[in-house]
Amino acid sequence: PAVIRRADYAAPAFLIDSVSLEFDLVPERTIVTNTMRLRRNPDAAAARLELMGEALEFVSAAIDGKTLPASAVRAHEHGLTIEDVPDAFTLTIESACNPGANTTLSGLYVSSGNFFTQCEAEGFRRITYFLDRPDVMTTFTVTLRADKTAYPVLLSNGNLIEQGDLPDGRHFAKWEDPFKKPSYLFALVAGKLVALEERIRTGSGKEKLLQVWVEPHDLDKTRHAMDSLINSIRWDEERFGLELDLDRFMIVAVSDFNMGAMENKGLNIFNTKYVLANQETATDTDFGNIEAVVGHEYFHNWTGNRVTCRDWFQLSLKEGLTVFRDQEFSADMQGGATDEAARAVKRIDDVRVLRQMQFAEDAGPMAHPVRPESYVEINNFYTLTVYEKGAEVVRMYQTLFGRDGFRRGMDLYFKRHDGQAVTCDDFRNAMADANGRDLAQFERWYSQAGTPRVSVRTAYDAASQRYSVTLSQGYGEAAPAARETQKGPLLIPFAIGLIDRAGRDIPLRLEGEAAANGTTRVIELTEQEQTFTFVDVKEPPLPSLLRNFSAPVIVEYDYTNDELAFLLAHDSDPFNRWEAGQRLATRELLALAARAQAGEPLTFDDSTVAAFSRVLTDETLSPAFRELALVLPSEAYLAEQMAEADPAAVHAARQFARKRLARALKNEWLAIYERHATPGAYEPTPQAAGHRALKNLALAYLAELDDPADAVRLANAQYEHANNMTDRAAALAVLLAASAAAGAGVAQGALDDFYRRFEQEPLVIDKWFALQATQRGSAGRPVIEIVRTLMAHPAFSLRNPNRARSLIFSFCAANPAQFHAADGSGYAFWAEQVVALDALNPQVAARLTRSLEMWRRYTPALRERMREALERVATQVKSRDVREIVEKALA
Ligand code: B3K
Ligand code: ZN
Repeated sequence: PAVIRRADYAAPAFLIDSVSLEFDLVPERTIVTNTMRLRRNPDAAAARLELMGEALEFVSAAIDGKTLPASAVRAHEHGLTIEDVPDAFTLTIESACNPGANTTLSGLYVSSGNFFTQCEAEGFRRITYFLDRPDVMTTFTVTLRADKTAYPVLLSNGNLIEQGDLPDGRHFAKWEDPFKKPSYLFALVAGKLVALEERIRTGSGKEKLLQVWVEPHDLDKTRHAMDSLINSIRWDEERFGLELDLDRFMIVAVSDFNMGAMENKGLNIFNTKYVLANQETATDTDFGNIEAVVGHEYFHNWTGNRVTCRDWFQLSLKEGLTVFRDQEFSADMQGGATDEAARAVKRIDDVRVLRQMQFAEDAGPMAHPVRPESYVEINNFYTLTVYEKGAEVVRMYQTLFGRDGFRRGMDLYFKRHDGQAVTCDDFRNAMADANGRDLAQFERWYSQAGTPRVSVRTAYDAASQRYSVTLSQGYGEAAPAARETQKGPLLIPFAIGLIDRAGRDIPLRLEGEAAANGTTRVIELTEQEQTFTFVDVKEPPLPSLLRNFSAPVIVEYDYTNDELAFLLAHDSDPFNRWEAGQRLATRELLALAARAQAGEPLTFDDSTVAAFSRVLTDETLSPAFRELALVLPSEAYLAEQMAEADPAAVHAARQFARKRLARALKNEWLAIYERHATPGAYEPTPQAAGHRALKNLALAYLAELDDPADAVRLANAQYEHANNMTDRAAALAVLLAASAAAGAGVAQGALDDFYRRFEQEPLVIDKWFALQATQRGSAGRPVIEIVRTLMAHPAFSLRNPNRARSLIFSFCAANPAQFHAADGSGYAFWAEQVVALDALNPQVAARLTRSLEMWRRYTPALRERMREALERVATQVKSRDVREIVEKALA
């Protein structure tokens, strides 16, 4: 397959000064008339004009009004070639496409009878012939024509400048986007939709129209998205001085969508999952995700749209930065700018995802730097590395320069680059120049793949009251794909605190400083190894390392169990308090897994139970924090820590520990369940959500008891009386878990009721499928059988990505113990589904393919079966998307 390399970047041969698009929207055959003002780029050696095009039917082309003869223009698989064009000219192209048959959900397609587009990264070329690359920015005028009854609403980017009726029951709308943009930010929507509307005034006093467009029956689920949008607009003004630049900002929800949402200029298109919510249908997690995604897409208006990427290798320029911005937004919404304990809840969630998923990606065959060097299919590089690690890289600037310094860097970035398509280097240079720092070494965060390891040695000298901390960095045994990129030490901002015997922070004075200054210091590790010495340290301290996870690294330090329990009880840094508990649990669980593998009896240390018990009952801690602290590390994370991953052993170990904690703390769980019940009206606040989370965790632990009768009774009552989806879904999950011990009948009534109650709510039916796909299963009935039965359910469809994800991905990626069954039945199922999806929707197929990419990390028997499945898939799949993943995995 053709490999695209960053090193081969060349400026475009032509530029487009303006484009006008006319659409005659018909599902089976939409005609697009595209008129462009083109001119040769003085910076580039221009030969003939090559326009990108895919799955298009070429009709005609004219230059300056004169139709080109067939000999002058060649339509081919990748686009259109026109020889001998003038230096500046108007090109008009007519082409046709078939949105009704477009199952890829890239380009123009039909969903529930309405038209939608998705252009990032390279979908615009499936709509019309174009210079479909992000460094070609132009102004768009768009005219939409369609049947008025079937498509009463016609939307595109920017401002509505004209609309009216046409003969034969048709009508039109004309939109103009005043801002130059690349083609990937184009969008149109046409259909039967209704909107929730608000008018607000932005900081400068201008009035703006905000709309959330949905199908009519979903209008009662739009309030939260609208509130999230208003909060996002306010937040970007306050934190970054960035104002909404259009008179109108629209969000449209669509139920067939490949990912979460898309930041098209002024016309964001969203997966319904990230728009629709009310207390009956959406969980607290859904509410939080909607706020985050609405924020994310809105923040792209400046970081992505006003300043965009020069080429797709720079994707993290907009994605890493915008994820960082949405993380900060959510943290501020949780706890304001200063409540560190509340902010930590969001930080813990984000770090959990990073460590569980991005660290794994960085250790496997798809490992790549935040700014990749090459790709086969760009859609495969919308990864956790580009997004989540990219966000950590951006966060490190703020950790180094503080909020004010970071803001100075942002201001300079916009001053220099507004309206341009730029690179990650441009962002780094703005941060460096605004803060008077040389950040040349920091470039390695963009060019080196793999997760850095920082190992820590400490020494205390009582006589001189000096405490030295030696940090050394390296990559350990990195995957080959990462190893090739690694050139030298990174600049690692390493936040550290020292704790005395009473659990208090020690004021910190580094050698050479006149006085102590603060209790958390960010020391900068720039060499392979460096020693930092603290003076005036009156007693041997306990170090609190990498506070608030100040860099995306693995810290190696040999704490004793007692020290971890002490940190869990006392660290003033809430993130590290949680971290200490996780380290303690991870250590115990890995030891248990090793015993399970060896067939030895399992035991669990009393002092570890006691440490967790203290956190659980510590009323000074928020319920949300206690819930996070009491959730054991996931099976996926634990398997990743083993030399050879053994999902069955990990599952046995984790279940043993859960049962042990359930038994030992039974009375505490029962008491917590009572105390944190939230009777009365439902409140969607973070505080109320924390109570629900802790209460439902208690219920889940109670379901682990050998006799889960209490849990079953409480869960049934909770299911029946719930006035919100968080509690109802949690109760159903507990009944499913209890059925492992108490028999499938325990959950059946609730399961059936849930389906009947929410039959008309696709997003809730997704939950119904997902809960069943991720259940534990009992010896009598492996979950794969349940999943195969559900595939035949009338409500199941492979064509709807949300539905495919709810059943197939949930099983293949979120139920490791069942998916990795020793008989290879999970892998056979995976192979079938990858092949089936490949023919319909390559982007979704490629995501599913990735659940087997780590095959080399597993025990020999599993490894062999996974290789067989991968090889089977390799011979059958056609798309470039899936081939790239399979070939890299097998290489
Ligand atoms: N920029 C889009 C992602 C496009 C994915 C294309 N395969 C959503 C986002 O990150 O905001
Ligand atoms: Zn994004």
